[in-house]
Amino acid sequence: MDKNAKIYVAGHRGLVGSALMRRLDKAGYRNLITRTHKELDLLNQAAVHDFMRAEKPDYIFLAAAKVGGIHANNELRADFIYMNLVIETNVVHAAYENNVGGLMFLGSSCIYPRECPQPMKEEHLLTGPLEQTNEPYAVAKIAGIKLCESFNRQYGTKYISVMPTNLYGPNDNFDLQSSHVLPALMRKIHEAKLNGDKTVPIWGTGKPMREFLHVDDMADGCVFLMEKGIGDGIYNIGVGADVTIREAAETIREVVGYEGEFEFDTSMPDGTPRKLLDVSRMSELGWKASYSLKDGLTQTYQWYLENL
Ligand code: GFB
Repeated sequence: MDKNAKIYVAGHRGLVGSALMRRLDKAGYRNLITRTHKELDLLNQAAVHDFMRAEKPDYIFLAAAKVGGIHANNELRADFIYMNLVIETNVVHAAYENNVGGLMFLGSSCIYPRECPQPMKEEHLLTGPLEQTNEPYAVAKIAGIKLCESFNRQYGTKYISVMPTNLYGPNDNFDLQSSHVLPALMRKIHEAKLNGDKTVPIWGTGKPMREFLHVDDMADGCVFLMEKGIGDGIYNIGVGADVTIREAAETIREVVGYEGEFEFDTSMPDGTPRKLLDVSRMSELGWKASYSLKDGLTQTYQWYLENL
């Protein structure tokens, strides 16, 4: 990507989008274009086509999506499938109609089957039933992968799909109903410390395993791939190691400096038992994540204290 290339970051205020803005700025890309939700509703097909025709970006990072944790996915099933399908179809089709040189579609590790062999490889896609709690979201993201793959095959476009593992970091969503586990636990443990609460509620059994990637590592991996000019295929982006939810909570307890205990609320779902990504495609290209979970959580908690 030329440093003066016009790069549209869709979803620039979100967890991944804002990390991409930081990473692209640091790499000296000066011609970044963004639109807030108010300025451009990505659910409005005509508005997306008008925008794309007017701006004609050279590259697009499609980081805009309807996202959330296990509870939000399980409750807002129609919103998750509808909004993500419409956003991706609008942006990918408008990109094609306006000869956009390269597009990166952001998916999720939840696209793989619930009982997928671990670690999960890109070729395991569509080889088994999905986890029920986030099936609508996963189907929408799988459709996005197939959109990019199909436009590449029929029209010769260069659209690449990346599948991040569970992400966390600055600008995350800390709302206790709609967030993912790490920001939720960070907030709950922080508030328990301030209030002097003896225990913190954790959803599920604490036994599921999750792989956690700091969002700055994610953004670095995305820019790394786009700079290599890779314009097709699926790439898992992760750290290649996982922990139990209990271990993640214990790490956050250490980072926050909380002395209390955890109580497990098994009325809440565990979700997928494990979803460790096989990251060999990225490591073969020479990329690996840099943050350890402890360091990543420490950096995120610092941001949390300074901003929330
Ligand atoms: O991060 P999370 O919401 O999403 O939940 P998934 C991970 C695990 O943490 C589940 C447990 O077993 C939760 O039960 N957990 C414990 C909590 N306490 C909490 C809490 O206070 N809040 C939350 N949110 N979880 C998502 C998918 O699955 O992964 C999305 O639903 C997306 O579509 C995302 O793919 C990356 O990892 O289970």
